[in-house]
Amino acid sequence: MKYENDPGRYWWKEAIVYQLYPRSFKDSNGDGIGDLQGIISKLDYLQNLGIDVVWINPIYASPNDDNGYDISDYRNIMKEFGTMSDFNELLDGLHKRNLKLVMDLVVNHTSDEHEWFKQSRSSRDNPYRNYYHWWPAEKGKPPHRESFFDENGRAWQYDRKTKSYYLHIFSVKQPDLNWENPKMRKEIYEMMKFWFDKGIDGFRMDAITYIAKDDSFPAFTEDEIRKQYGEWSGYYASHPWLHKYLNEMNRQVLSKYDIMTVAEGPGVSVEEAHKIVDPSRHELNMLYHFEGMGIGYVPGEFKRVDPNGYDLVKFKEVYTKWSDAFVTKGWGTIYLGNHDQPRMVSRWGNDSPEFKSPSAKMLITFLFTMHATPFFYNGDEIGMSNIRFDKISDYRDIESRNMYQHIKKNKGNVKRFLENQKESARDNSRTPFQWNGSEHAGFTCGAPWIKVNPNYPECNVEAQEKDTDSILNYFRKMIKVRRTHTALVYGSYHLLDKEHKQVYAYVRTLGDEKFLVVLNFSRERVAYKTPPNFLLGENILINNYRGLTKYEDKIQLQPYQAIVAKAAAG
Ligand code: TEU
Ligand code: CA
Repeated sequence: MKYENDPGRYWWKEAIVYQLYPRSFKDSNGDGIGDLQGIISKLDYLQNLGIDVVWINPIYASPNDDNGYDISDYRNIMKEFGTMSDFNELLDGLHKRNLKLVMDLVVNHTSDEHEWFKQSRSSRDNPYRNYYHWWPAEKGKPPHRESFFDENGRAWQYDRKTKSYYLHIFSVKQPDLNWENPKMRKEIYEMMKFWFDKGIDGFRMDAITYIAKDDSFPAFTEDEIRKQYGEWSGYYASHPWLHKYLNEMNRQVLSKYDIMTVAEGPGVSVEEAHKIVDPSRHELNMLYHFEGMGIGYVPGEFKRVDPNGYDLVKFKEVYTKWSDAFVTKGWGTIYLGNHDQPRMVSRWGNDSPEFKSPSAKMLITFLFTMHATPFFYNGDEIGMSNIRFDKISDYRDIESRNMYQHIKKNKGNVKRFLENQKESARDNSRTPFQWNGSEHAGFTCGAPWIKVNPNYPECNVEAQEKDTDSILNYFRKMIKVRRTHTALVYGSYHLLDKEHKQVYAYVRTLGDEKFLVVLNFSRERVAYKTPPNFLLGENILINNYRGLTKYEDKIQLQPYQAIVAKAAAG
């Protein structure tokens, strides 16, 4: 729906998105795995949060090699999660509460147990052969392609039956679909219509920038890859044909519904993002970039978070660049964590008992006051933090498990790998949602599929509901503030003091409405000089501490203090 009197306004620009990881949200039948009836039992909780959109990770039939990102049937629900009638009930329950549902669209690959792939691998002349990428062995070994989740890092897997290799950028059980085949594309579009006709409100498109490939598979040297694209993953992604496909998808499917679409955009530059989201190009609404997520890692080592922390100046530069990118055309998103990232408060704030609450609130303030659609990951609203497993056997994620094997095989340092994983592993964000202080945090009455974070007796919804000062209640307060002030959604963004190493401050302006946001990203007290037209006093809308110390023309910020103030009139 457009707002008739303002063509630039769309519901998905004003929406607050809450990402829900179904496997870990709420188990209804005691098998230790979250499910749709579990979510249904928590619909009132979702409504009371004040969010608008639920993005749910894949719930389609899947053998779960990669927690549902390996789909064996796009038109059915995963057994562990329930049935299609549970799904209908869920969608209905959300809509009744004025909440929208965005599903995950995983079409770069399927499961190797998908019927299409079973057919495809059965013979070279099977009608489904060209649904996937095959390389006949008589042509020799295919040029190297890197795989994310392969123990050997190789994306080509030899398949004896037809003496050919198939391509899998992700795990060996996630063969890549061949988007160069128009018949295959048509089937995907039909499947998308199936879900839109059920009434879903949009798709988050998984690894969508990987779909278009140069199917001659030219050989690259490592050097060429670096020169051409800056990073190795680039050579899979964003082949120019991508836009042909997204445009076709838009014409044939998306344009027919009032929905929201968001691309997952690993390695995507601002220029490339514009090609995907500029309205005149008729592709997708939004994209989420990875540049922010890449900050503060030690180069050359697999996911090692710099123990000295990250550089706030760099952080501000990246988020400012992506905010400025969509001033006149397109629209952005903002997030600080999801199911592929460690917990937001552990990664960007400080999860020590002393600072967890103020830093979680500060990060929430940041997300709600930027010029983009904010995405929260379930658990952010109560400050869930990294579990930091000691042993590889505690991990469930294929990425961690296979990388461990890979490092072990290559006689690498597995101990160091495990240390690094404590700060960066995806499973940190996949532990069960913490509902209350009872056993297994109220997630299940059985044995949870992955360990519960032992901090659940203090960190849970029930405890935070009662505490007016809790992260949860702060989250709700921030939602109200964003809703009441359109300037926080559409207003211009102006960064202050870009070289400041501890404080991230900016002004948002729309018409005569002006807001100052001051965020202390450090664990220290910091004296900060605010601009003259912001005499901080009664005009403070948000403060994650009880008071604010002022002297002369400065404010004395407490560790991780966050302030949102409205400019005095005039
Ligand atoms: O992730 C795709 C992706 O680009 C990966 O690089 C991602 O960054 C990786 O998980 C980092 O460790 C998507 C999904 O979000 C992810 O959960 C899936 O595993 C992946 O696609 C395969 O479908
Ligand atoms: Ca269950």
